[in-house]
Amino acid sequence: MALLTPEDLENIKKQLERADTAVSKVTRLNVKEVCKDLYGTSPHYESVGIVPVTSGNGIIGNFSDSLKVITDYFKFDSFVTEMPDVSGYYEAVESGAEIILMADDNTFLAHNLTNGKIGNNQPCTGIIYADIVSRYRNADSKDVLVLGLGKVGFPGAEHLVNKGFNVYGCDPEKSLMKKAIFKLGITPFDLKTPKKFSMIFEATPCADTIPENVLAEKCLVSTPGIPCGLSRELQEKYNVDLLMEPLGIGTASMLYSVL
Ligand code: NAI
Ligand code: 2YC
Ligand code: MG
Repeated sequence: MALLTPEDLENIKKQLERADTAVSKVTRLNVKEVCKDLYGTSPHYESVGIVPVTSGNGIIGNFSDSLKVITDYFKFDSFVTEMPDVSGYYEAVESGAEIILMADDNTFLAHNLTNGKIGNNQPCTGIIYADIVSRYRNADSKDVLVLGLGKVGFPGAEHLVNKGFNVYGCDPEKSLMKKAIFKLGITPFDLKTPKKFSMIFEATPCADTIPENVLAEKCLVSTPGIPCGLSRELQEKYNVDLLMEPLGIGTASMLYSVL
């Protein structure tokens, strides 16, 4: 499980504002509008209890505070509990939280106590980054390249297939490739193939996964992957539109999905 570091989350408000501006530039919608269109919901200052969790690798510096910044940005009424874990959960409910937000090393959830809906950050992140890439205003076809078919990538690829896009996928994990071919009907793609894409969705924990030969003249790389799969050199050389942000956009998707 690739865990965030406190450095990933530094100045999260600035990172989120920049990413939101980038989304508006490449899709004509901001993140709130994309979420509303995806889930048909809008927040009305619902109370969100953010509960730090000490299990496994323990509390990540900046994580809870970043969630406070993110929930404020998306117009929720949120608070971080004083206590962690079970005591923190109890404190959140006692303090009137409608939605619980908490993460251990494997699962980051949003649970709406008023309607019972529960959201998982991994599929919700894949779905929103895939949805954003599919709205690219300079797309030259319906072809989308997906790199990484794991807990984030596979739900994103599924969303693109359901929206009627031609998904070309690659993942070194053979079992995941097979699953994506047989369950989603995606086309397996060899990165050495001389085919260019204007839409690329990358959900891997590796740097430099996107080679030069797949970049179309106008291209959007939409990637939750940490570190970034597109090198700075290629981004600048081809003036690639890049959307990446470490936590906020995926969290917004998860919260809107449980309203
Ligand atoms: P995962 O381990 O379930 O899936 C990653 C997949 O990428 C694996 O199947 C692996 O075989 C594949 N992969 C590795 N190198 C590759 C390459 N060169 N080309 C194609 N595929 C390759 O991980 P998960 O949970 O899907 O997370 C993916 C990334 O997204 C991680 O870096 C994680 O930290 C990040 N993440 C970011 C969030 C955000 O809001 N920005 C939220 C959740 C996760
Ligand atoms: O501070 C805390 O409460 C920690 N228990 C939080 C652990 C989060 C671990 N998960 C991650 O770092 C990644 C993020 C990209 C979002 C989903 N998983
Ligand atoms: Mg994000």
